[in-house]
Amino acid sequence: MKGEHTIAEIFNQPEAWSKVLSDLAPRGEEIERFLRGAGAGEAVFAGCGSSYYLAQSAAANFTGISHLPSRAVMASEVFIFPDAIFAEEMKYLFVPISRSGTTSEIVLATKYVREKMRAPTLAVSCYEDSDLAKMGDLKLIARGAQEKSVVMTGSYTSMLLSIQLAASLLAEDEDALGELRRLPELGESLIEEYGDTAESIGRRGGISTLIYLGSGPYYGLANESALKAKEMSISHSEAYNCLEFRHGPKSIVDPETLITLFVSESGRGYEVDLLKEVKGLGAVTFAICERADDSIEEAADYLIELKSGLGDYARSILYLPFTQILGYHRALSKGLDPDNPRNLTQVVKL
Ligand code: F1P
Repeated sequence: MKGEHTIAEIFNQPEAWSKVLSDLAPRGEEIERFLRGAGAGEAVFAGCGSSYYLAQSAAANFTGISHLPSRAVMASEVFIFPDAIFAEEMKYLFVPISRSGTTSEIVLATKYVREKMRAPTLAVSCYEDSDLAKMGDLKLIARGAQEKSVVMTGSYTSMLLSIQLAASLLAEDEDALGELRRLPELGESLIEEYGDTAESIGRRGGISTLIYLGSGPYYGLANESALKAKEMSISHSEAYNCLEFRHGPKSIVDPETLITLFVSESGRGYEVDLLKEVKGLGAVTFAICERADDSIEEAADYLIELKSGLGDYARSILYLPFTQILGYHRALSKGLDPDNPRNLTQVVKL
């Protein structure tokens, strides 16, 4: 069956999230002590491809939850343009992210940071014995999210969850930790309830461009969703911060454009106005939101309402399974095999 590994890993995400929560539960004090002891003025998250987009989500979540200034960079920039990233006088916490833990750029970046800057390193991966993990002063390993597939799905959300947990520990925020503990059960029931909706959108004909819009913690998810559509279904896909879409990219909207909006609570008024506007331009619209109202229902051709009861940060990984399922079924509808995406390998070696 085409894509059997990918779809199994998409549906296995809630279980992988449970493993992250149970693995990290006894390590709370160790993680908090390490993060506090780093005494960093800024956390720099780094990755490649999906893991770079994960770094974007992670940085927004880390600042939003722990209030430590954070930034996402592409791993290759660290060793090619270090001066453009690091300032002499600043004390950094470096957080390299890599599903495999062996991608050349992330290993080179981490070696650079450890040798040239001696910055404390929190390594995030799915493999305990990987080159990257071995370089971490502390490591977060999402062992339940190891994947056979080339494209990353559950590894993205599971590693992001581990970083959200670390941020909540640094903030000593019991409410935030309590929110994260609800995710596996919520994920299970939401995928059950709305998986078919995502599938039907993926299988819809007459779509040639896929646009994903997200702000704050949702911007990295929008980029990752566009990459999934590109990798699995070989589609023209792009991602933008919500309101940035009006500043030029909006020109590409036509009736063959599918626009997916990650609705946040923080920006929902602006975001739903934008959705109404692009629907007026002829786009097919898909909204994933915490709670619907008349304006969202009017603007969205397709709607997923999470009703999680969680805040904008804790809730964010609940959106991703649906754009993964969408990309997966779009690939199948084009006769492609998501387990074997064209031109790609599971790990990039320079
Ligand atoms: C990241 C990555 C993915 C890409 C493909 C190849 O690898 O480049 O972003 O989609 O799966 O691997 P890693 O450093 O996270 O292992």
